[in-house]
Amino acid sequence: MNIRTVSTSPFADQKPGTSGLRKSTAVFQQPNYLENFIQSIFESIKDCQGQTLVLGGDGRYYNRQATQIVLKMAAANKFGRIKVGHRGILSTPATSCIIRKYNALAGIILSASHNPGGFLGDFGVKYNVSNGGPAPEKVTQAIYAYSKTINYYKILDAPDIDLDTLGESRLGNTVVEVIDPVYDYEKLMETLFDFDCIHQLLTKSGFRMCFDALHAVTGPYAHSIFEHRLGASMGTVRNGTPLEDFGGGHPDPNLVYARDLVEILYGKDAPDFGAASDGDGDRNMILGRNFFVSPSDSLAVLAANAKLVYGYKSGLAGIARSVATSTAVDKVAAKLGIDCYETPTGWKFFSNLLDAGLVTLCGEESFSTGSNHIREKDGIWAVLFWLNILAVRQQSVEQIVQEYWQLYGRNYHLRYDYEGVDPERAATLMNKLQTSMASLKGKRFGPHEVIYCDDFSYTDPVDGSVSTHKGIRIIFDDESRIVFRLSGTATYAATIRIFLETYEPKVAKQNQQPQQALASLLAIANEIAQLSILTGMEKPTLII
Ligand code: VG1
Ligand code: CO
Repeated sequence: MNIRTVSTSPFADQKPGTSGLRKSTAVFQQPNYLENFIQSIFESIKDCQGQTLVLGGDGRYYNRQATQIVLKMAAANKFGRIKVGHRGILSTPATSCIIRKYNALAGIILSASHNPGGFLGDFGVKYNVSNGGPAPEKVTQAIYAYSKTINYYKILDAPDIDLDTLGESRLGNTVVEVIDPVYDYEKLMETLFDFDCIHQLLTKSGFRMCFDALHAVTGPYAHSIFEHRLGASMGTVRNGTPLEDFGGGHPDPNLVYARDLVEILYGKDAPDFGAASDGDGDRNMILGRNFFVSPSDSLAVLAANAKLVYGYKSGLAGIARSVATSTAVDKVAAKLGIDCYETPTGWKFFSNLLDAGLVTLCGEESFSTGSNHIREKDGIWAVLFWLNILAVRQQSVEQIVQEYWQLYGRNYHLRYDYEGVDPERAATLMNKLQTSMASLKGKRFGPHEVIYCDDFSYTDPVDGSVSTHKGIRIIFDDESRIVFRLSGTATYAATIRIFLETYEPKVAKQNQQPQQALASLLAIANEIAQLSILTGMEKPTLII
């Protein structure tokens, strides 16, 4: 078979964001667009000869066609073996698991994650390195630099691979193995959780759960693990068939986009436990009957209960959370006598901490939790962790969280998004915040006084690399915090994210609505950043 070297010219916008390169599907379908980026990835690897590549996607529109292109390019770039998910399906956490298990050099996940899909939606490429984690900043910078000067890519002239049939075939000298996307991942989960105990909970105790895969990648994983392996009744998994347009939904598991699940958990005869995951399976939302667990609280509860779970019974080495995540878990870490690291947004910043054995659990406010079992956040894993805790403690989700608040206090936390902001206006807002920082320290806003304020910069404790401009942090004397940052996953205009947090140690005040508890901080954020004037928007587009 013939390797073709195709001449091409650069696109100026192939800079990976918080997690991979995301663009509208139409941008990705331009001639050479995907090919340029994939070749830039392979150039960053330099020597792919004989190595293993793991390849899959979340099933969104263009997944299958893009899979064929990447297969032929990987063969032309001399990979020895490609493990590709059946029907082009692999979740992000499963990809991380498979990279690690089979010592692959790299993984490519065709997904724009929590962004909507379809012809009018988004497409994306995530690139993971040999530890199974997202490419670190120095690698994404190298890919971007190459993409700006690229003048050719390599592709094999060959017929398409049959992705619907498991087993091995060849593309030139490269072995292509179509694999079951669930098998290795499920095996790994069995080593971490007490499946017998969860099986008992799901079959013998009257306990009912509901999992919404939102027609995205976790459907096959959830059917196999919850229903077939753990005995949950058929129908436990909703929307379990991956669809190219995610059934018209927005595959982001939060109270707004996973509305149907929320209605079930807050409705008549609600089940005991509800959960959902996102497009590529790395996020999770946890609900109890009539009860929502905020992602930051979820991380803290997992940490506080980790010793009840088989894979974590000997305790945690440390914990890491992103700067935008509430400081709830810091209190758990302090009580456990372990370190808690604050990192920039994006899972790639956890990789070194995990590799060095400094942390066991990590989390982000964006419905993201994970551990050292892989190098990605992991939606199904988080659900299993909760189920294991519920099975051991034999209490409701709400009881567990209420007890946790009583012990540690409650950190109310919300994110306000202003989406679709003109990028210049967004830049002006962030610049103005930068300049106003100097005058903020010591300033009093009603009951809150600013004690600290900075533009968050992170020095990786393992390799010393420095990442700057990762969010404006304003910290008050009563442990309240406001963080402002620009999203790195938006595919049009700019998204400004504002994170509000306040701490409530008094049990009697721990059951307020978060928006009510955070109202005074919102007013302060408005005053400091002149949000409506500078965005030109009366109110945020999303509050979660
Ligand atoms: C968002 C989240 C961040 C998450 C990232 C990737 O990034 O805030 O916590 O790691 O998405 O998630 P940003 O830059 O838009 O705030 V996923 O599930 O889309 O890979
Ligand atoms: Co995701």
